[in-house]
Amino acid sequence: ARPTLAVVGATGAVGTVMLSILSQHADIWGEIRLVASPRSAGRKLTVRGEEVEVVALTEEAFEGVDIAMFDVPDEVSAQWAPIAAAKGAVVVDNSAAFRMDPDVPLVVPEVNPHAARVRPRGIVANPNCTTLSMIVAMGALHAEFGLRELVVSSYQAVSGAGLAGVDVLREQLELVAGSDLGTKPGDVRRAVGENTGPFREPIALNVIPWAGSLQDDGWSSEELKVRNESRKILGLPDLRVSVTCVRVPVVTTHSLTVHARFENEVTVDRAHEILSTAPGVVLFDNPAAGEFPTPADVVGTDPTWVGRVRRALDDPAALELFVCGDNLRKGAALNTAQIAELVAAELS
Ligand code: 11C
Repeated sequence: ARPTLAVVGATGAVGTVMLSILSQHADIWGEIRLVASPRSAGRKLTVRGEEVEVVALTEEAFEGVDIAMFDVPDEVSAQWAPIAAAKGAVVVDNSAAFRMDPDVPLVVPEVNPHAARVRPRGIVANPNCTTLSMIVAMGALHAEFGLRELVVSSYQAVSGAGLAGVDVLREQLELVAGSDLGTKPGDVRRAVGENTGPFREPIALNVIPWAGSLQDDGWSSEELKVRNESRKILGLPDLRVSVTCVRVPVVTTHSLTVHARFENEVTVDRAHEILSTAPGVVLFDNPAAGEFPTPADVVGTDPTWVGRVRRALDDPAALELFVCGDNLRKGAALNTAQIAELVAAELS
């Protein structure tokens, strides 16, 4: 029999993209059960061209489920993923609740697919969208050159903060459109007022050097996630990683600048060869022709796009790159779907 899949968090920003991915990919599933908070139960959503009624998150919702994808807040996953696993489902979880648990593999199918097979808690974790937006390209370069250090700045889209992030950007853009705002200190802040949604500052006509919650010594949780998750996925526990996360007024698709230092000397030609043949990566790097990725063109696509590849002027073992990836697709729903498909192939 074909496996039964539960999609937990079906009504959220990632859940919505998940349903479209499940409708586009080869259909390997028997029943697809849509699960959400009791507030959303009874809503009808379309998947594989059929309307399916959303059921409330309860223990019974996992009856007969082979694989359960979770895209819900950390505390909801922390509570419910073990319940689903105890019911016999393999959980693929896109929260931060289990990513650093040594008994939970953190999987990117292009980089460490084998890790998904060993899951003592019955849970496989899906990385954070910022990590995922660069890690496929970094994994390919690591396999060739041996990665030693990453220095990263992110340019993160508002949908990383969910539908509320998208709503507040759209509302603020309306408030500032056609004005001369952005010319005097505080004028944008006054125009948007209290309406900053999940962000601390105005996001229209602005950039915000912050994502996540405050951790020790001034680091943000998002910056530490990129560091810790990159180390775990690449199997490099001592990799030097320094990250600054920045939110920008883009709806969907995270971008990153990366300074990657390797064990061996690098050449741009060899890096181009690696990146142009790596599965899941598109090399788009011809600045003379104005060719480099931007979020406006990358959104809605599956791969990690890489451009602006240069050898560092002061270090022949380092590359500078600009990377873009759709944070809701490869950054979340697509990678989760790929892991679920890996596990399903193994179960069948
Ligand atoms: C953002 N990356 O863009 C975050 C959202 O650990 O999965 C995802 C948080 C996470 O705001």
